[in-house]
Amino acid sequence: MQKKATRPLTGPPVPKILEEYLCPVLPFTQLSTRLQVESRQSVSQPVSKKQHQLWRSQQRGEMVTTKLLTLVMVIKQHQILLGMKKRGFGAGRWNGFGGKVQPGETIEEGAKRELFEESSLTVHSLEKIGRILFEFVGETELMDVHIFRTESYQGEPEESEEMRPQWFDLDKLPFNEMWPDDSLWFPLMIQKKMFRGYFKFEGHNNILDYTLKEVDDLATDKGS
Ligand code: 8OG
Repeated sequence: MQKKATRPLTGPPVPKILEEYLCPVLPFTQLSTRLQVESRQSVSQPVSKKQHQLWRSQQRGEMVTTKLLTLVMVIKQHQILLGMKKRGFGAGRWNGFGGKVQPGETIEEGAKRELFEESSLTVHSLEKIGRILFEFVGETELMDVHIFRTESYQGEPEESEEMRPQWFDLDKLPFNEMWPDDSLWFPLMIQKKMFRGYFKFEGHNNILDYTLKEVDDLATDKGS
């Protein structure tokens, strides 16, 4: 009997970042297969809406790019240093210190540089505590934010063009003046629990979908 030709179940190249984030349980190759199958016939395994939407946007040939960012949390005893963002993205919100990683520097170097530029503090070492991928509806650029914490720093916080620093008691954080996702992962960060997350925003106030999970280590993190 003649064998029926089958179409190979392989998809377009998948950015590593999506592989790491959007399929925490299965290897992405399996996910691609599932999604391809799903587009032709129903399968028993459910595919999440976000996985499907990103897959479809890839099928439409839309580019998905990522921007590498850092965020540093400085903690002393029962307080955390936050800065009021004075301009640009996230203006009007309290946040840790960070920004874009520049070409030629490591993520940790970028984190230290941003901390110094925005608060005048210097640090010798940073503890990697989390990594969150942010998607904003209507934008094809994902934000890959690497989060660090430190309890050891040099200098005194000073106001910069971008940030007005202030110490806050850890049990009195101004969550209503922070990014809405922060109330979900700050407790992990404060307790030194490592985590990875994905948040899908509509505008800057509305979380449509998210995943957040504690992890044992971030050492296998390719982006670190
Ligand atoms: O260079 P710029 O200031 O635009 O960098 C943005 C900073 O904001 C960077 O440190 C990463 C951080 N950031 C986001 N999204 C979120 C968020 O949802 N919560 C917090 N706490 N920080 C965020 O880009």
